[in-house]
Amino acid sequence: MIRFEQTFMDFLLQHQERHNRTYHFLILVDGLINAAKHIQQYYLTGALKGNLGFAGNTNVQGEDVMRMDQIAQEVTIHYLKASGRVIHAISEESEQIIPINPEGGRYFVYFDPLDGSSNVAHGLPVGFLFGIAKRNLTGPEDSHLRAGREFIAAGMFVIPTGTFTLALKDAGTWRFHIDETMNYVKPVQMVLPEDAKSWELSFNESNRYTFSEKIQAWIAQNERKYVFRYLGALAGDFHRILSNGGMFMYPAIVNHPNPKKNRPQGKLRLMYEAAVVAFMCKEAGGEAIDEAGIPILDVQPKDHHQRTALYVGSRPMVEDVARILKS
Ligand code: AFP
Repeated sequence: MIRFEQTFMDFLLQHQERHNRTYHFLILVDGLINAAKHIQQYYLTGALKGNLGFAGNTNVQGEDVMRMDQIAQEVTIHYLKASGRVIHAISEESEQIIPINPEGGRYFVYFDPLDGSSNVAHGLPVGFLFGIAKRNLTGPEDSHLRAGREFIAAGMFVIPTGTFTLALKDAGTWRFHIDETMNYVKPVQMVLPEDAKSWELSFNESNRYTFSEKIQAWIAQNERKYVFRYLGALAGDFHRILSNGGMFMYPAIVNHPNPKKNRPQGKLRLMYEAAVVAFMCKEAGGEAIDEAGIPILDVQPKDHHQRTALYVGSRPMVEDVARILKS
């Protein structure tokens, strides 16, 4: 007997109808799913087709652009345009704000279509992260610089594993898996486990002695309590935290032996990395803060490529770190 699961589209349609919502959001998310599936296919054949190397130029962050970054960006912009629902988009791959449909669009989209570039050459998991905010339909024209608190949804695809996680404002965080027909199916609500037995700690251990003294001391006190895991692609690392609990962190770099390499402002991007996972984490019962111990969702971006430190995961663990950071 074949077992048929509920499809993502059926799940979302029911959600929209239950809340008397329009179908515009559904059309946008359908576009994002098409983009992710398309990118996934390029990624799967990337090694064969020579698409897992560098493209020969640098991006807004001064990093070498990979061929897959370009493909993922082009594919995503295509589907955002085709949806007709997006005002502006902000992408890791573009210095400027990308106008999509300034007159007719309803949503702002913040995305990183291929996050975790150190995994690309190996064909290992990368992420497609996105956050969505809605145009102020009644008041004066509003800004695209929205804090995570104002997102209406945020999600991530872990490519090429075929998993998709979507958080809907005040309606939980849901995980889906791709089936034989390339449809995302079987909604499972993700709630961070309370039992600390399964909790994991995820950070780049090679940066450990560059963190603040407070964070180094916290690690020394706590590291033996948890299993340690690090993939180097936020979507994959956060995927594990959502399932097992614990905390992912990318603290500020303030004690680098080469002071030029310090990153007191953090490494991760606020709008399309940190706020995205913070939103998903909150809807799953967790918390996320920056280096000042402030909830990531409350941080008002001043720049669309703003960076931040990030501590995200099970609430008791993140609150413990917040206490230390604020002491
Ligand atoms: P890249 O896409 O530039 O590799 O960055 C990935 C990322 O923003 C995030 O996905 C990872 O969690 C983190 O950076 C990994 O950074 P390190 O390589 O410094 O550990």
